Amino acid sequence: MSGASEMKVLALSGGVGGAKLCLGLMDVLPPGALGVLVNTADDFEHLGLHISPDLDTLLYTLSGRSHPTQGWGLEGESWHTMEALEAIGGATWFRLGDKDIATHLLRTGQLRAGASLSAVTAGLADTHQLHTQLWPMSDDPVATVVHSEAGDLSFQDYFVGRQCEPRVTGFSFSGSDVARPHPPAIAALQDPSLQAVVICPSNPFVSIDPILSIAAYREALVQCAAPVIAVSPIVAGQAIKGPTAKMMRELQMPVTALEVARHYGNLLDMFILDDSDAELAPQIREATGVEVGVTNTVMKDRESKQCLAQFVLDQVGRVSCE
Ligand code: FO1
Repeated sequence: MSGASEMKVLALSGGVGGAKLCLGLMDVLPPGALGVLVNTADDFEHLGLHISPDLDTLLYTLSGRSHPTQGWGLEGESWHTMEALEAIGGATWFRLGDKDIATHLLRTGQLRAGASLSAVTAGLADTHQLHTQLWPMSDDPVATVVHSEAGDLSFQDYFVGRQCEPRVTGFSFSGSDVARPHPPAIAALQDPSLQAVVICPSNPFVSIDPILSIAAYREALVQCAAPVIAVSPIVAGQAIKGPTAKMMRELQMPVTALEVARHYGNLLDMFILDDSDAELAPQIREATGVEVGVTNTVMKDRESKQCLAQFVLDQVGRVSCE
């Protein structure tokens, strides 16, 4: 696996939407040139196992083993363990496939033996022959708390257990005040040879904000010599997948790409919009002062992922960051 000094692009990502762009970036960049800093605030312990949903979505997607339509888990999965568990009255609201369980068993065993989450992840990436660095945002625990009209909920209770139904009023990230950033990620952000930071079209509130809640990342992004480029997760007033648009409505925010650009504010040097939102470009430039790029951001297949990734990388020369 390559070291941070060879890395050229750092992506910040949650699960499904982010993993799609990371796959495109991996395809168009030379081997070893991409690092991904991954949200771990969805992680939780379930049935005695440590589950890292976004790390696994990245791992499975980049190694070509992800479920083709579900957005999480493995292709060709079977569910015998869940069926057997249900038969004896166990909890099956959060479904772990038979093959997926192998990942959780290995991770949990290694963590209990004293390994760090980043070391376990690096081992899994090596086993899958990934030439992309997958970095958990921290080896320390951080947990998203969803503040809602149904009370304060843990992330997976809200997301899977309650299918994102409760109206949200805000989010907090328990543990982020003391969580240490992953040192190689900070080194990458400070490396003069870093060419770009890409904020993937992941949910800003529960996928990217947990990473940014670790103050050292926010500071390193502001100081970073490379341009910080975000891709809008909102297209024509809707999220392609997931609850981003619903959350924005509940937080009394207009559901527009402009609001997402405003949300990231001074972290950005450039914001990428979908063609269907092209008319927002002047407003975004005026409201945020960042450059705007317009292209097709809807990643339906491998080729459209690669096209978007190449477009993002082609913007690097257009952006100056002082
Ligand atoms: N998402 C679901 O909607 N239902 C599930 O039963 C479920 C199980 C699951 C198991 C392992 C894993 O790594 C992810 C899983 N997810 C499931 C996805 C996950 O909860 C979310 O997509 C992410 O946390 C949000 O990025």
